[in-house]
Amino acid sequence: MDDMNLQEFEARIARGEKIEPGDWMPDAYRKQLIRMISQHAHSEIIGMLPEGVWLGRAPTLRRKMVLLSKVQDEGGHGQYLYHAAETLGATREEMTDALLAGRAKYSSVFNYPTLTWADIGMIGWLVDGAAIQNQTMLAHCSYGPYSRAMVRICTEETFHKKQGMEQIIRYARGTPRQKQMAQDALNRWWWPALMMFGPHDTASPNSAQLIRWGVKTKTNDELRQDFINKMVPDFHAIGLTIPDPALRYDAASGDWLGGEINWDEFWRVVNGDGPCNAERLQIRRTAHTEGAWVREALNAYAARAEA
Ligand code: FAQ
Repeated sequence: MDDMNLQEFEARIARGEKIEPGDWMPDAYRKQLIRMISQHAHSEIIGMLPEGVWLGRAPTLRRKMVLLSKVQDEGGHGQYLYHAAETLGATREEMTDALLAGRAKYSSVFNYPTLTWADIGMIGWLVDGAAIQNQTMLAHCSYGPYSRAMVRICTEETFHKKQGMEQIIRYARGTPRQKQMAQDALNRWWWPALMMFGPHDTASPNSAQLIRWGVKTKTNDELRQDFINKMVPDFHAIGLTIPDPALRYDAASGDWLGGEINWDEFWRVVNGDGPCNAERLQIRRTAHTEGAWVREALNAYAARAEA
């Protein structure tokens, strides 16, 4: 019976149909999606923190409004994604507990500090740009609720990227000090942004299954290469230097080829030992404790409404 179900499930994916919450699906498909979507949701929530610390220090009211709305959007993305994971049977409590206990993964990039205001522009351009590269693919994924969440999220991320580009272009064309700030930010965020795409394909245990079932349609290395090819000419055009001495254009493939990522650093950060992992989790734990009264009030309200 399971074999027949699996054949029909794979035939539906091959026909480009979406799998919906009540449909039959292999356990491994469900588990893979819960793993990936919950990590993605946590990334959005933790991802509010590096930018959030600059809300009180934005240089103008306009910049503050833009940043406030971006950070709010990221919180909203976390909510859509937790809901998408809930359609697969994961509960909000389990996912939150896993994050707060340090058992859950979230994107390595959010464990780096934001040292200057130029980092805010660079996150918008580079980090949101990398997220868009990955999520445009996921908007076509086989699981309906995840793909629909991605369509909406990508639309908002595009605004995030544009506001970042606008800031960095202004700085790159600004005073020598502003240009240096933009360059320093690029130097610090380039490699963490490339790491967002995950390990090399040969070291990615999940990719084969995700590709087979139409969750990913490109590999980690393919997406990373597409991203590099897009970003290098953009940064060169505004006079910034990519912090990779090995970078060269390969005319045969049309690719910009670079040096090797520091994978020891990547795994250290993924496994909890990055510059800000402890701080990020501590802030979430405090927020969770301080928000207990909100959850209690909502539960009491719901219980009264049902009575
Ligand atoms: N950081 O077998 P693979 C954003 C883990 S949202 C931490 O290749 P997979 C918006 C991976 O989970 C950014 N861990 O895994 C924003 C796996 O661990 P596991 C987040 C990583 O799933 C912008 C193990 O390594 N986006 O930026 C990372 O096939 C600005 C082996 O790896 C998403 O989550 C990493 N970088 O491919 C917000 C998109 N890379 O679970 C605020 C959805 C890998 O086996 C401000 N996720 N790992 O223990 C995906 O597309 C995929 O899950 C990948 C990883 C590509 C992240």
